[in-house]
Amino acid sequence: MRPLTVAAAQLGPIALETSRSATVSRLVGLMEAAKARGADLIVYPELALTTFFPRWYFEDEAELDRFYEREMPGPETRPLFDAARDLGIGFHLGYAELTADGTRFNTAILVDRSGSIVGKYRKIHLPGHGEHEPWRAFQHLEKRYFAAGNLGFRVFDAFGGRIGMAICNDRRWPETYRVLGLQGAEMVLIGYNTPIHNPPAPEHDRLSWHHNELVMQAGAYQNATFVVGVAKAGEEEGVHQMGGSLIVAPTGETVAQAVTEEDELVVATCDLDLCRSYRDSVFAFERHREPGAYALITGTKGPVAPDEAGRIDPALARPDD
Ligand code: CDT
Repeated sequence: MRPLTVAAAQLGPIALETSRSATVSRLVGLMEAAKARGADLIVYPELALTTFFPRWYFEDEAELDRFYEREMPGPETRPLFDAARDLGIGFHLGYAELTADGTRFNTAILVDRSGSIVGKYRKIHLPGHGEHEPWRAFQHLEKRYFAAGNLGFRVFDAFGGRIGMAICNDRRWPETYRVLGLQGAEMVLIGYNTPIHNPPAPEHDRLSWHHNELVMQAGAYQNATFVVGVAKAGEEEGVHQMGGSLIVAPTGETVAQAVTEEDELVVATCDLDLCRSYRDSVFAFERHREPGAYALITGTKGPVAPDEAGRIDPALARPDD
């Protein structure tokens, strides 16, 4: 048995004008509550320090800059690191990062019980659009405000296990989990901000909750890993964001889930040894995968006609024999 007690710290809305220090105090309060419930690790959502600002179009860069962290920890986020060290609890935090060379990333870090950063991830799958689209009820300008992550999907040995990170839209892509699974990830931490309404495809709205659970359960089971999904939820600046924060076991079963759309801790003790049962049997990758048949997965970004598929992977060329 290798128990890791994890707390998914779902957040209710954060208003546009809320100060960084007020939000950090709120996060520290949740950290104290998680510690009181025996957590080794608390997981905060994507962009947990501010409102989900990609819902607005900002022409003025200076106005945009206020949402980004230039250093981590910085003066306003330092209390989180101090509290982690004092309480002896680790944390995962999503935030907007502005690097010294001026690049903007949607980032998450993993911090250990001593308050040291042990892992960083920069969001790879950026949803939404890059230009202002006034027809939408609200914008989703992640493609404008962030560069695609340049750190790949890495794993980090921490908390007695092997931890991977992904951010929001990454959870919908099987490649995310498989790359982490191939490195032996035992727990994947994923923060999200997901509006229930999807302006280009409103017919999906009624399925938001189903899709949220579906992708994380599939990712967990098919890669023999725990998945911790954490929402920023509720009515934030007029946009309804889904809750449903959850902890999924390698069985594919949800073991704990939020019931509100407010600040709420979802806590579970996860036996990381459970991963082995799946990784050594049905998902023993080294015995059962056939990477030679997967050339199309890295050989093209979008769909291709059968002829082009055959050029990328000769096994797909026609006619077959
Ligand atoms: N933050 C983020 O990545 N949100 C997206 C919104 C969906 S746009 C279809 C998500 O995948 O949940």
